[in-house]
Amino acid sequence: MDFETLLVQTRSRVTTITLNRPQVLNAFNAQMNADLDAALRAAERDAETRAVVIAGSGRGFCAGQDLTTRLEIFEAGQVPHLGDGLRRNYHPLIRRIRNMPKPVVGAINGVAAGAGVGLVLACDLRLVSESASFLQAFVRIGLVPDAGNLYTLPRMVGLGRAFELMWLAEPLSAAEAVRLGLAIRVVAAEELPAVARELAERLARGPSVAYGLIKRGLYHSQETSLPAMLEYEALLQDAAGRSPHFREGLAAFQEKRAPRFG
Ligand code: T3D
Repeated sequence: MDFETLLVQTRSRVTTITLNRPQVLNAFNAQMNADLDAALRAAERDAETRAVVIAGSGRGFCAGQDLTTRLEIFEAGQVPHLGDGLRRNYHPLIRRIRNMPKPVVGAINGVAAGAGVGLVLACDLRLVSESASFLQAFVRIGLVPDAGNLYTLPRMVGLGRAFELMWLAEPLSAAEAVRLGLAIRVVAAEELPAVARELAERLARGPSVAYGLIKRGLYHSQETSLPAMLEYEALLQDAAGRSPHFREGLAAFQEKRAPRFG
């Protein structure tokens, strides 16, 4: 599948989707929103794909919404309806990443700003290069965080840091992102693609059913009580126990060999 704004490659059961509008630090236009949604949908449906990497080309990861033509709305005497654009362009993307029962790894090569941070935080795991930074740029142009940022960021860093990052709109460095638990590791820029692929391939070799169920469980846990979560765990474990991976895991344990999760 070819895309105007993305590079997509599937190899060793990993689909790598690279945002490819480097001249604007991979800012989102409507075409890139649509392309990314289609690429994610294809990766979700592709039985060959067991893990997904989202990366950026050039020196940025994603500068959020492309602002190039935004002033024209006012110049034409129109009133902006930004909520409609969010519903149409961003909400499907964020929901798709969160609901996909496959690991999604963000390989953050440079600056992520605005909705670009929303995309980053929707991923399940993040690796950052030394030159990566996260910028809640919204208030710089008088807007509020969107693309899931108001949901994901406070859950990951707590309310205090979320206020600081969103109100002061100063860039968060790669090292600080790791310290706050927003990313798992800082990697040298030139090594990021290989390290991200290695991580994704490791996940792709693992028990895919359990990974998908863990993803569902962890996101569900953000919305529920301990008693309800205990019951939810039991349901997830029922499903995991019925997957062929459980039987293979037990057999491998008994035979003292590494499991082959197929
Ligand atoms: O509008 C709606 O639909 C509502 C939805 C909103 C969602 C959002 O994401 S709102 C937030 C939008 N994003 C931003 O406000 C970030 C804007 N960009 C920046 O603040 C800076 O570019 C960065 C801090 C991200 C990086 O700075 P720096 O100095 O490393 O790079 P630069 O020189 O500013 O940018 C390089 C080029 O990319 C430059 O073009 P040029 O001069 O080389 O031709 C710049 O204009 C372009 N660029 C960067 N971000 C955007 C962009 N072009 C269009 N839209 C962008 N968002």
